Amino acid sequence: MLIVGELINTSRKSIREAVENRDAAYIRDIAGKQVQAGAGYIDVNCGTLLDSEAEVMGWLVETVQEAVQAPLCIDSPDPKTLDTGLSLARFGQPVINSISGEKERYEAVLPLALKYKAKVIALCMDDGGMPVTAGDRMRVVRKLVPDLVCAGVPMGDIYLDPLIIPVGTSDQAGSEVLETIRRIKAEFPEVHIICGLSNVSYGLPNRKLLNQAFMIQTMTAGMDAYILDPLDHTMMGFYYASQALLGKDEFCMNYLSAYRNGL
Ligand code: THG
Repeated sequence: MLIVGELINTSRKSIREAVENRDAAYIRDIAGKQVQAGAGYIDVNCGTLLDSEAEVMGWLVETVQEAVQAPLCIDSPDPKTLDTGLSLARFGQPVINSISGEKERYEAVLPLALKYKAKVIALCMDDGGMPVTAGDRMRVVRKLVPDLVCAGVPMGDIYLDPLIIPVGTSDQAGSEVLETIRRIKAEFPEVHIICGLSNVSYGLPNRKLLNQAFMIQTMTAGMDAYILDPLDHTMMGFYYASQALLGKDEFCMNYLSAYRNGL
């Protein structure tokens, strides 16, 4: 199970300001807190800074690595930004966030996955646009997974992202994702499944409650990686509890040690 801390993202006001002021201490602090709280990977996203994205990515990656030795999840649609981030990532196997079935993006990002032997987050999307149903997603998965494996990406390094649509705009959005997870597990049991949780609650009140419920549901269906806010203690509590209850935590060791460490 893989937990990616999402907080270093310039779409968040505090991070945008820290980047503008090149406030390395703030970035280091957020990186350290996320690892302390249980994140195994740190997502780095500066996609809002279109004109300076690659340069800022370089600065962020170096700054984060002054604070933590965690592997990084380099989050950008731009191949140049991905390359810059990956070239500087020093600890463990990095994650590319993301590739997709869109032709241009696939062709530009695949060489980076091979060059850096990275794990790859693969969005269940192609040039046909955002998927709606489980069937839309599986049509992409059935091409994308064999293509990546044929190109030399190990099956176990692939993390499919079904793409979460707000349940407030489409009431079947959650159930279509749950169905997608079950179908992926049945057809490609070795492939991993990841998502960013916060989209599901967009536009609705008490978002954390929906995000937490969706984590438990998706984990039960077979999802095994999350991009989330590890400083949400209730979320992390549900994470450890769900793992233990699903038989994915031998002797409840992780649950117990999280409890002992005050998490
Ligand atoms: N899949 C993949 N990558 C992703 C996402 C995904 N990367 C980006 C995103 N989604 C996950 N990361 C974040 C980071 C921060 C926030 C949400 C998702 C966040 N949002 C505030 C909120 O939702 O209220 C708003 C910003 C603010 O704080 O000002 O914090 O799905 N592969």
